[in-house]
Amino acid sequence: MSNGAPNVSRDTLATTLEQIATLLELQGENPFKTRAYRNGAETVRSYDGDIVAIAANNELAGIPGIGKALQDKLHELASTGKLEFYDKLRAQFPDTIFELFEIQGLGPKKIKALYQELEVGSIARLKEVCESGEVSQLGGFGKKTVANILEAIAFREQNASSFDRKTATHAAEMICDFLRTLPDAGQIEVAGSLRRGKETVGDLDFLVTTKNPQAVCDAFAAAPFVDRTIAHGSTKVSINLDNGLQCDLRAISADELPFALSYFTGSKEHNVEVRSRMRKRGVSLNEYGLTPIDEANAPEIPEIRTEADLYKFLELDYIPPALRENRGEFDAAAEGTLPRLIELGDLRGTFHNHTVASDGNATLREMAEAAIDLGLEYLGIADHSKSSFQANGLDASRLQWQIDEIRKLNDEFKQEGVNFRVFAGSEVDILKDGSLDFPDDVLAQLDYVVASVHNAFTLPEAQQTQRIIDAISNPHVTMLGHLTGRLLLKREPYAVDVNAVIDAAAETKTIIELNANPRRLDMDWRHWHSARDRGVLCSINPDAHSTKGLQMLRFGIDVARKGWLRKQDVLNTRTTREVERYLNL
Ligand code: DGT
Ligand code: CA
Ligand code: CA
Ligand code: ZN
Repeated sequence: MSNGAPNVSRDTLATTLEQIATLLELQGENPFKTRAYRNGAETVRSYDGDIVAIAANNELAGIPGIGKALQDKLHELASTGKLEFYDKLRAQFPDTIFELFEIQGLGPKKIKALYQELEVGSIARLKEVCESGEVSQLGGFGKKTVANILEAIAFREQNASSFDRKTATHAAEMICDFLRTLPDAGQIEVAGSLRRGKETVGDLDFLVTTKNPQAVCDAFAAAPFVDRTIAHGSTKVSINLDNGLQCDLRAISADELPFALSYFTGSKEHNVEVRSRMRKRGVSLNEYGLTPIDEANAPEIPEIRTEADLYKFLELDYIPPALRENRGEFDAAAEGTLPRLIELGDLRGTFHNHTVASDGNATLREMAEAAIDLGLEYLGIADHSKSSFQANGLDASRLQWQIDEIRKLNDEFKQEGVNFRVFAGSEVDILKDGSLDFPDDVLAQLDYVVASVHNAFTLPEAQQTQRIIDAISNPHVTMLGHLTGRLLLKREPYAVDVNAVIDAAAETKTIIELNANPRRLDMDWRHWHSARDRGVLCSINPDAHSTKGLQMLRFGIDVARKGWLRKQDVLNTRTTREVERYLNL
């Protein structure tokens, strides 16, 4: 990097554009302009090249999706570290204004009214005006809306100290990169809920083996990513990142690693059972080692070098972290029936992806090429259907056009000698009454169909369940998208009898999606073991709205493993030929 170059990251560029879009929306700027900033942000995020350097050198011209106005702003920001336009815009609003967008049910229009009429610029203030009833002076804030807002605030407060898997994973990778640069650091491990593949994470737990724990602790506490130090000892440090994520680090000796790794990986429930089984063998286990309970009657303790040695001592097969929840893994490990869990490399393709035809930001070809770059053999496109008008859903004629485009692209691949197939699908809305957004003759044109609920979230449970069961009973429906509609840390699942839906899926031979978007991870892992055993097939789908979105597949795999899924339980581990046969193509 050249002298005095500001330290601006790709994320800063993208986030700044997103925030500009949001603030312009609050000012009532026209939607084309705000969309240009949003699309620009997505382009910056997914651009395949050093976009920061390109922006700094003012060489953005020609990159699709970044017009002149954005080029200038990105150049200013990347080359100077500041953007006057943004600073001026920010100065007109409180810093807390962005919180309001995290509340389910509040869009720019409502937020604008709240801000202008009642000076609501933070969640704290929003709660005040909802509780006092002041908010009812504004149009569009009826009793039900206010109750929903208060519920959303309460939900957010409950989840205040949780982070989604993507945020946590990226932070952990950044920190591991840093730890690897420390001369005193030996082996570096991430433990805790992240290692277990949990869908959300409270804090990160790092273990570092070292001969010099104090040096490791001091270096960690002084790291550039530390926003606040919570505790700083000679073997243990806790810090906060600037997004509030807490990171605990323990510096240990190499001998302690298997014990510490086992202990700090958890879960608590799993550990309780491990320790109880250890006691039955006359030993006590803690994070540092194994010790005989009764010195006089000490059992023979083998050398423990790995976690597998600990399980072996208990006459158990090695239990992978994903399964350590005390939900049946001990019995399976004792019987030798633990599943061989699916891995990222098992995936050969994926379904449920969007393009610019609906609300995605990459073209059909761009999506296909990104999938090829990921090493996939096929890609299913499933843009929204017409009832999802807010997502620019396709009507029957645009769908027919897209099917033709896909056939053409497949021909082109064939001519180019590229062994890759795009499957033509649709993410067809399940309407309120359980019927589908396209008639059967339209659905019959498609290679496959994903059916999803995108509205009427508040139906009573029985009605919501029946609606979904009716939809998947249509023989054209290949799979059910994001079963519960939850948005982790933001929106509760709608009321639905998941078990009844699983039974219906088994009955109608409908695949259930495991949506890999880190905000969804839906159907929840807690249901997969049993769904699998009831004969339900899974499809791990990124629900990608950009080329980068395809990379979310890894989070789907983490959660699939947590759900005891094996390669054979997942459609998109199959070859193109096998998928074609499954889809009767
Ligand atoms: P999180 O951070 O809330 O997402 O979940 P974990 O599982 O990472 O929990 P955390 O960070 O509090 O502790 C890491 C692991 O350390 C946990 O999974 C099990 C172990 N552990 C911590 N405290 C206790 C405890 O009081 N009893 C037992 N048995 N294990 C504990
Ligand atoms: Ca943790
Ligand atoms: Ca912790
Ligand atoms: Zn959807």
